Amino acid sequence: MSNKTQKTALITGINGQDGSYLAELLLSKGYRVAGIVRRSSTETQQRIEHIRSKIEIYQADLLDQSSLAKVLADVQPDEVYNLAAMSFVPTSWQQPVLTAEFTAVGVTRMLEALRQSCPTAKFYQASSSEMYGKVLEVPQSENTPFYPRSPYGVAKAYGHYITVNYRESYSLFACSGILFNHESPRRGLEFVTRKITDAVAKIKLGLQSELRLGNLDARRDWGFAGDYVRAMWLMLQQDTADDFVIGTGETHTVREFVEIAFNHVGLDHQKYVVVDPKFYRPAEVDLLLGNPTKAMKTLGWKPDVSFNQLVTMMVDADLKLHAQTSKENLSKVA
Ligand code: G4F
Repeated sequence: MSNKTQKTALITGINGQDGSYLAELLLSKGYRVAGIVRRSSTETQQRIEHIRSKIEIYQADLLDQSSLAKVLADVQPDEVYNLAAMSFVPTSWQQPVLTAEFTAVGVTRMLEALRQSCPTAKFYQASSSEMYGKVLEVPQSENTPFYPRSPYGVAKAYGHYITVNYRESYSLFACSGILFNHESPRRGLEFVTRKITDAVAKIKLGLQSELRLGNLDARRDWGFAGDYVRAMWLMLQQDTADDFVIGTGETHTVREFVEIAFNHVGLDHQKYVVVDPKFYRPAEVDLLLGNPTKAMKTLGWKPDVSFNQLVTMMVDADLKLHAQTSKENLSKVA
């Protein structure tokens, strides 16, 4: 039960990387935290297991308007963070319509539900640097035009504009955070950073022999997810709703990520990395570099974790994870 001074936050996608870090942050600030998850026969809630007793979980679906309206009416949140989406870019070419349903129209469903059930709640939309795609300016700021290069990027651009439109049409407190790539030990294994650190750990422990990757020349502005959820929260603490770019202001190639990760465990990446055209995309985003000046000035936000720290943190976490798993497997055999 909430008391009068305690704020309530509702997070869609609470069992994702960002949702789990945001839930931890909000709990540490004394919030009542509720989260929306989709019903699934296989879904695990691994990332929120450690805080499961402290949060409320509701089943609803971005595809189902009435389920969202019901949860918003029941929870009566002060802040809503819409983090749920189909977020893996390659899948968006395989399932373009479903991607649009979740990642684009799903945002309208959330905004409509909020407008009807709790119009004074503050709303955060997870926009993405993928909207810049084939970039029209370097670095990318809030004023850089979008040129998305995937059905995912197109869907995120829709979600971004509908958030701006609901702010302007209905005076909702609706903000959009244009987040550049943000990673952590909780990142899904399909994304390139975690795929690399997972493989480096397994290769080091003798559990894997090679790492197959696609385009090593792609450049990304990679930061730490824990730093980025702080920016989400800060956006909703302002007096005026606005949109902000969140990035580090540094860009690195996939190759650099690979080199640092292998060097960290004393291995030569050239002996293990195989370039496989299977992982190339129909249209690539070659270069992303954020300009977070506005967020730094207005929100007082800055990233705390450097690129090197991020890579080594992820490698160390995967080494620990796989060393533990192999130990458990060995003890089962013995
Ligand atoms: O790690 P990625 O799959 O992330 P991507 O496509 O940049 O998208 C991520 O960041 C966005 C923010 O800009 C989010 F909106 C989105 O939801 C997601 O979190 O790929 C990064 C780069 C790409 O250029 C890709 O071509 O790595 C390159 N890459 C090279 N080999 C690979 C691989 N990517 C993956 N996933 N797997 C590879 O083997």
